[in-house]
Amino acid sequence: MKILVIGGDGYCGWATALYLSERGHEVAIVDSLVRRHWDATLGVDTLTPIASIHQRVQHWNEKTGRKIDLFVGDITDYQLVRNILKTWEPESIVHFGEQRSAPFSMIDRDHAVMTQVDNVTGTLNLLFAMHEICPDAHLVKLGTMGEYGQPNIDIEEGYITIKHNGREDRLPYPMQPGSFYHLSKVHDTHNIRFACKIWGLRATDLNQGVVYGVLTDETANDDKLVNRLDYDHVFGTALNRFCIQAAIGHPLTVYGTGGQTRGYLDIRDTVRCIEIACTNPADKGEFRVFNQFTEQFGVLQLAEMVQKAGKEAGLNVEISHIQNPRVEKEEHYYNAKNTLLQDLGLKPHNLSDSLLSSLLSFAIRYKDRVDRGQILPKVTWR
Ligand code: NAD
Ligand code: USQ
Repeated sequence: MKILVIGGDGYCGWATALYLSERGHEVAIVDSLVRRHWDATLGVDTLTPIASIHQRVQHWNEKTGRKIDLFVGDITDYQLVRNILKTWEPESIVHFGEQRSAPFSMIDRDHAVMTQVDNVTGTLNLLFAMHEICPDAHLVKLGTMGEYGQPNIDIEEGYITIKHNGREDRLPYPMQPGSFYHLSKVHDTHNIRFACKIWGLRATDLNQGVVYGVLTDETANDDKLVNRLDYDHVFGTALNRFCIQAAIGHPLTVYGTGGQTRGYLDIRDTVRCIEIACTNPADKGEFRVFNQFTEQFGVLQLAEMVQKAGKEAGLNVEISHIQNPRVEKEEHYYNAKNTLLQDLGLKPHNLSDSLLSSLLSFAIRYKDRVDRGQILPKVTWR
């Protein structure tokens, strides 16, 4: 299958591009490299020294004989998107290419606007270009579990059946996002659903939980293919951050009580979920939503798991409860459905002691690259 991976230089996108290429799909990456630029402007960096995207793709080709086409460009440029779709003719378009940090979007007005313009414009450009050039292609769009917020009822996969005044309808699940970033994903969802309805496009919105881990079969044991791993207070996410904090002897930064529960998944499941979505496309005119996570955890629970794994590795890991920089519920009901991807064949890698110990040893290997000044949160929601 011909699969275009937008955002293919990023954390999820790089692992996915290699996984799909290794499985025999024809892959092209589109990336503006803006994430590397944002890191530079904030003074943060990935734990791992990543090669340039040109070196990465060339090394993959030399090592495996497989070719990945590369387009360096910004999908907020409509002519660029049109040209790529016209010349490369993808069957599936996997869209990871957005500003994805909630704290980044909450820095100030400029970062909120930058986030929503990048995300909403890029997705709209794709929709218009698909309508014009490849209306049969399938859009596989990365959404987020955070679109739903923390409702006091079970979270369904995109839709909920509601009975009201004696009538019944299947409606989009209510959205209560918790940052200007998460709001941008809700705006995308509405735009994609509308485009499927009016133009008969086909799309799958993958409402992904927080991703953890770094090694996939294709990126392991090869420094030139190593994936990025963020630990800083803007782009680093909960479990990855905790493992790196443990490796350098920094107390684990649990925000508030740590009762915040979210869906999580191993990056090895991210790549597989994308392949499942691509090879089982939505019908024409269908807007399908899958919840892409495998297990639910509270943040304190994760910190305690890392503390235990650290102890087994001979590390003394402390947990600190710091004032929550975000506005979010710290104690709440959370029960989200996640059966649709498993029905299509996903076999989850559940979080295990062995994954935690391998992530800890990976973090220890690169610990001299950690800037301790980038760990405590500096962006607040208030
Ligand atoms: P990332 O920042 O590592 O990668 C995103 C990539 O997209 C970067 O390489 C960036 O340069 C590129 N990009 C951004 N805007 C672009 C544009 N306008 N044109 C072209 N390229 C552009 O992020 P990630 O962690 O890999 O996340 C990928 C996607 O998955 C995002 O949409 C994110 O919302 C979603 N997601 C991520 C997680 C997670 O835990 N990492 C969880 C749920 C959902
Ligand atoms: N948290 C801590 N300590 C930390 C970091 C985070 O307690 O050091 C807490 C946060 O307050 C939050 C939870 O952990 O309650 C998750 O935060 P996170 O930074 O790990 O993840 P989040 O901001 O939600 O964003 C990440 C990705 C985003 C994706 C989202 C999936 O950056 O792209 O959309 O996970 S979800 O959370 O399901 O919306």
